[in-house]
Amino acid sequence: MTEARIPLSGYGRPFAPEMLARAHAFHRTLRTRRTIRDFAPDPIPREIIETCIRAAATAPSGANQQPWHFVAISAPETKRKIREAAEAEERAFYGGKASDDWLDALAPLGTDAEKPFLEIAPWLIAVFAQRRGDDGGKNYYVTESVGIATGMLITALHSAGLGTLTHTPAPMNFLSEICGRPATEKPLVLIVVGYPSKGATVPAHALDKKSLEQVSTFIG
Ligand code: IYR
Repeated sequence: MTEARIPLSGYGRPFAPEMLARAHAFHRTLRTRRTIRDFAPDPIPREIIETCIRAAATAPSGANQQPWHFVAISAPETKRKIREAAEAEERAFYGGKASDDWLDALAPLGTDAEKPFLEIAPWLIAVFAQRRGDDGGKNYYVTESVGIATGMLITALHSAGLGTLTHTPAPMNFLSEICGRPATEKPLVLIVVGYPSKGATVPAHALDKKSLEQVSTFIG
C-alpha cells in the first residue's frame, strides 16, 4: 500500500562556497575525534545522552524499520557486571583465542584484557540490532542500518564534546542478559562515553588517516 506523501522540507540550496565552507567545518570537527581509552569519572547529564541517541535514531534504515535499540547505562552495579563479563571474554581472547596476526595488528593500540573504563566512564551505550520487528516480521539490512546509526551516534557524541570508545568484546551475548534484551536482538557494539581524563593519551598512529586518494576513486 502506498502511503500519503508530504512535501519535503528542511533542504535549502546554499551557494556552493557556503556548502564548501560547511563541508570543511564538519571535516575539521570530525578529524579531531579520537578513540579514547582514558576516561574521567565526571558525570554527564542524561539529557545529552538522550539527545545524541535521538540524533542517531534519525538514521536511514532498511524500509524505515529502524532496527536498533540503545541501552544507556550509568548505574554503577550494571557497569561493574558488564566490566566483569567483558574482561572474562577478553582474557580468553588475549590468552589464546586471538590469532597471532590479530594480536600483532592490535599491538600498536597497547590494549589488553583490563577494561577499567567500563566502570570509570559515566555512560555505556550498548547498541542492539533487531533482526525482527515488534510484530515478529523480518527486518531488512539490519547490520547496515545499525552501523549507520552507530556512526551517527559517535558523531553526535563527538560534536557534543564527548569522548567515545567503540568497544566490541567478542562474543557479546552477555550484554543481552545484563541489559534485559530479547534473543531476537543481537548486541553489536558497546560505546563507552565520557570526558577524556586529564592527561589521556592516544596512539601516535591514531592521526594516520588514509588520504583521499587512498580511500576514494572518482569516475567522471
Ligand atoms: N575486543 C578486544 C580486542 C580489540 C580488537 C580490535 I579489531 C580493536 O580495534 C581493539 C581491541 C579489546 O577490546 O581489547
